[in-house]
Amino acid sequence: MQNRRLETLAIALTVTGAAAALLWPVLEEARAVERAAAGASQVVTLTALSAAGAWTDREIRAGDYWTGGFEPARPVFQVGEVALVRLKSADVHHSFYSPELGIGPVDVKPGHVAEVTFTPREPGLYPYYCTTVCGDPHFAMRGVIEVRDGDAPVVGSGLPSAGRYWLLPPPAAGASVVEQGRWLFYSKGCATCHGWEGQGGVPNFNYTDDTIPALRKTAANVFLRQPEHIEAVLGLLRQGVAVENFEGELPIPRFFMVKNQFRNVKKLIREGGVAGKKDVHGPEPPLQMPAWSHHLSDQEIDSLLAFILTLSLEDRSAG
Ligand code: HEC
Ligand SMILES: [Cu+2]
Repeated sequence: MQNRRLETLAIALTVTGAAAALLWPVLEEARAVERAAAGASQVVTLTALSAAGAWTDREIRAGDYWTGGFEPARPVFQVGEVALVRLKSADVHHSFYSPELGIGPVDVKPGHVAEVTFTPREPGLYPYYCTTVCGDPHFAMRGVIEVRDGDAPVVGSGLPSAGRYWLLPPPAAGASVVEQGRWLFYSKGCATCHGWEGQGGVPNFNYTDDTIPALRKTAANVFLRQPEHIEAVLGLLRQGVAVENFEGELPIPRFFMVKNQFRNVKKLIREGGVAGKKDVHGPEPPLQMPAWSHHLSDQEIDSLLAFILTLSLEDRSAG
């Protein structure tokens, strides 16, 4: 009898405990928002999701993580009012950076909330980024903060959309080196910075060149200016030959210079590059050429270069 009662009590306690444990984070979150909002008239919570490649302003519930279809948030703030952004991560370490608003990079770690306050001065669209490479969808972790003066919305997207580039299915087995390179160019996210046609032009705040370089000029940068010279080098790449180590002859004047430049451009892709600052006292440009050595094999880098060389061939045939 005594035992039975104790058992019931134990069950009752367990059930209440479980309910409290479930409810606690929800209540705690509501309180945290209230506390944080004390000095700010506008509050947004953004959660970083590595798998979806987005900062979302939606709350993530269990099970949503893979299926939620999260899109990058577009928070709206008013000019002249204190704004508070609360930053969370649903998975790994991210960094939040919006150089034009003077925010960050802020470390955003799972289990912690990072808070930033700022007062927007000018209406407009201000891009934000993740600056810690956090997985394949990393390069989609961009969006804009919209700053309004009054009710009128600011029109425009402010940033080219990255889409879900990492889901692009690979080419069929036996695809050409160029096809392989094309797939890598899109599925690894190169296009999110260098443009969907390799045309460059993606804005990069406080960068010496203002926008990311076009890869249509890469052929010329490795001293391949004639279509037949480009074709000759493509011929090597199609056979899986590393151009910079090729000892034979090609009908290309000063081929040794081409080989040198090829070595340099491969080194840049492997090790990454620093996007120089236009104003040395200004913020770091948000988009930097990443180091790919841990993500791409040498052979994959050669395929990418084969694809990149074909971009300048297309340019020529177009006019
Ligand atoms: C986050 C943005 C970003 C991504 C993603 C990116 N790049 Fe870059 N890339 C840059 C920037 C910025 C530069 C210029 C660096 C500099 O100024 O030296 C650059 C430079 C280059 C150059 C040299 C261009 C030239 O002719 O001078 C090549 C080639 C290149 N990237 C290839 C790639 C490839 C291939 C990928 C994908 C595997 C890739 N990039 C992904 C930002 C990016
Ligand atoms: Cu990230």
